[in-house]
Order: sequence, then structure tokens, then C-alpha cells
Amino acid sequence: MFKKILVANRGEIAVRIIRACKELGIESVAVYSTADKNSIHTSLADLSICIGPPPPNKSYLNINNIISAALVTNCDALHPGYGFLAENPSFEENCSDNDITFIGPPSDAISLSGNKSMAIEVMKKHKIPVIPGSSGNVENLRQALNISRKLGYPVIIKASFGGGGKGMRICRHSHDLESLFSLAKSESLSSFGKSEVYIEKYIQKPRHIEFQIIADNYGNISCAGERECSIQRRHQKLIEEAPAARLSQKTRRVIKEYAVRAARAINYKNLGTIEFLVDENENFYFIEINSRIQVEHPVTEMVTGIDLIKEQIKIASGERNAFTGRDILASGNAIEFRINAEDSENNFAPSPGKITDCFLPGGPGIRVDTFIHSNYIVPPFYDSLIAKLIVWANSRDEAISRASRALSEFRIEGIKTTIPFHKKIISNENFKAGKIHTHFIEEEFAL
Ligand code: MV4
Repeated sequence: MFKKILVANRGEIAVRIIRACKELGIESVAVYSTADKNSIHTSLADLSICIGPPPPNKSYLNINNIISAALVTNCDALHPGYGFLAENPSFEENCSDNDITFIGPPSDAISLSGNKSMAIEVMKKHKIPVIPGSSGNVENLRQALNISRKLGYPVIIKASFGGGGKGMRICRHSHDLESLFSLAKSESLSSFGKSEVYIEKYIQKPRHIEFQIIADNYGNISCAGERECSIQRRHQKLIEEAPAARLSQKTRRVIKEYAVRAARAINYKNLGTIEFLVDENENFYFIEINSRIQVEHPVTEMVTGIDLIKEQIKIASGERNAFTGRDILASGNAIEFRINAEDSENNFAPSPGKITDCFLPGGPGIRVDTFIHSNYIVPPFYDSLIAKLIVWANSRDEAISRASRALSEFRIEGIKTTIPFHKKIISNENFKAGKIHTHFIEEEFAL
């Protein structure tokens, strides 16, 4: 097992990883930008090192500074968390060149996951259902028109190296294709440095359901069930739950098998997520792979009892998948609410600043993953996620009542948060009935 892990992240996920290290008896090293000098992750870790000034490019994205911090502190492993460098294949290579074990998949699996059109082609070869579309990238407008005519409109143009909805355009009529095709390409180029795009048939109001994979270095692959992630606004997830509401046991079992097959197809290692779109008739389609631990991992932890961060660390150190040959069962329902420092009454504008007073909910079935406290100053430089409220209960109805109780206990003064918006969502009748899909927020709240 590792002796010392460098935690290459900040905020709640840095705290989460440090907690797992402590429970495993592993020393942890925090890194911080000058904006985070007094952030709680620096004091929870055994050691902390400054890696630069506030802008992410100069600190949490600075590979040289982070590798140097790991080397001077004699770390034998590094956990990237999510965001920042977590899905950068060169970062993994840089770690391994310096004999630091990257806690995550090898660089080739990270690269393939990042190349969405190529990942889809690999899945097609392995008979995993994908959305009808271009086979690979679409090179020019003539090709785009041909493919779209064959698929039938509406179609969706997607950035091959994209994410977060950037470089994505829905096209409803052939006469819009020329402008939308070039818009998608130029947005891809400016956002990701690569202009490649591919085209798929557009699925109306799908659900976004993702499956958690646990894969060791010896080909033992398990699936820890699914997370329903459809409640999103402008490609930012707001609420996630496990298990998915209104998904038949049969479909769940079938997709689980495909998720394991998908991980096997790309020789995946460590933890990862296979994302699917599911339509009204429970037709399902592979869309992409996430080669990192995800923000929403706690809902899986709450229903399975597995500590996913500890599993990542154990697998990276060479241990075998502890769940080989066992069916991982989900018990009860868990729902996660992302508490962002944003003003949901004002177009979700960022709301950094001083938290003058703070009280976290507790009691049965409540978990709060956070780094905030009274008098903490939320810096303006980073992601607006400041806390995750995760509720667990025996049923979805009970989880929603519990969430309502916990959200009303939650007190964060001095800045605006998404808590009031969460209260509105959970009192919505369609949400309560589990009638959710990726366009739920815009339909129900005109956002
Ligand atoms: C789609 C889709 C419909 N049809 N693909 C969004 C994030 C990215 N990972 C995949 N996404 C989607 N892919 C096909 N073929 C719908 C989405 C989608 C979406 C699209 C437009 C506006 C908001 C959306 C929210 C969630 C998912």
C-alpha cells in the first residue's frame, strides 16, 4: 500500500480524499494556491505545499509545480480528484515518469475517453448500442448534409473532444446546418483547441443515466449500479440520485452488463463511469466515458456502502477488485444536491465572498461533503460548488422528505446559494413522481 498520497485538488473533493487516506492509514499532502492558504483541506492533510497564485493555470493546473510538490514530499501516489488535471493524459504520464502512481486509469484510457467519436466507434465494434450517427468525425459541410439527411432531422453536432455542452448544436432543419456546423467547429476549436465534430440523431428529452465501474489491474470489472443525472441546467448537474427512478429492473440489469462490457472493450482500469442516454421507451445508448471519480459519487456510496475513493486507492496500489464475482446491491435511495455559491434568483450568477454564518444539517441519513465554515471566504477563482448535501432513506419518497427537512436546516449566510432552488425542485410534482429528463429544469422552471 502507498505511504503518502499527494492530493492534487482543492475544495470538498480534496477533503474527501484526505479523509479516505486517513482511514487507510496513509499520509496525505495537500497542495494549495495562495487563495486557498487557509482552506480546510490544507489543515486536514498531514502536510501542505503552496503551488502558486490563485489563477488555476498557475496553480491547480500547473503540472510542474504539482509534480515537484509530490517529489519533494516523497509521495508515492497522487490523487487528481475531478476537474483540473484529472482527465489530462500527459499528467498521468508525467506522474508515472516520476515513479508516482496516478490514482486513476492509464493515459491511453484517459485519451480514448476524451476522444468521444473514437470511443463510440470502439463501442460499436463491441456491439454496445450507440445513437445512430456519423461514423467518426465529419470533415466538411457536404458530409454533414449527407449524414444528416440519412439520419433525419433533428440532429445534434457534438465536439469530439468536448464537454460541458460546448461545441454542441442541435440542428432541426437542413437550411441551418451550414451555420450550426461551422459554429460547433469554431466553438470546439476555441474551447478545446481541436475543431473535430461528429453528428448524431437527436434524442428528444432523454434521461442521462451513468453506471459506476470498478476495474482492477487484472481485468476484474464490476458495476456498482447507476446514477440518474438528468436534473441539470445549462449542462451543470444540480441533483443526482441512485438508483434511477422509473427504470425497469430488466433495463437496469441489461445496461449494467453493457457498462461492464464497455469498460472491458477499452481495457479500463480503476474507477470510471459509462454514460448512457435513455429515451421514453427505455431504449438506451452509450454516449461517453468519464475517466475520473465524479462529483456525484456519494449517491453510489450511500446505496452500496462502498467507499469509492478507498477503492480507487486500493486498486491503484495493486489490490484486486474486492467485488469480483459478487453482485453489488443497492439498498434504499440516495439524492445529492449541489450547493453552489450562485444566486439562483439572478440567473445563477456567481456569488463569492464571506460566509458570515454557517450551520450544516445532520441527523439520520444526512451527509454533507464540504469545506465551508463560518467566516470562510469563498474565492472567486474556482468552481462555485461549495457543498454537497447527500440524503439517504429507505425509499425515494422518504429521501425527498428528508431532503426537505435538511435543506430547511441548512444555513449559509453572507452569500447566495442554490439551496432555495433545490427547495423548489423537490416540491415539484413531476420531480416527486420521478418524471424527470434532461429538459426538466427548462420545462418546469422556464430556465
Ligand atoms: C445528446 C442529446 C440528445 N441526443 N445526444 C449533453 C451532454 C453530453 N454529454 C451529451 N448531451 C446530450 N447528448 C443526442 N444524440 C441530449 C444531450 C443533452 C442535452 C442536449 C442539449 C441541451 C441540453 C442537454 C442536456 C442534457 C443532455
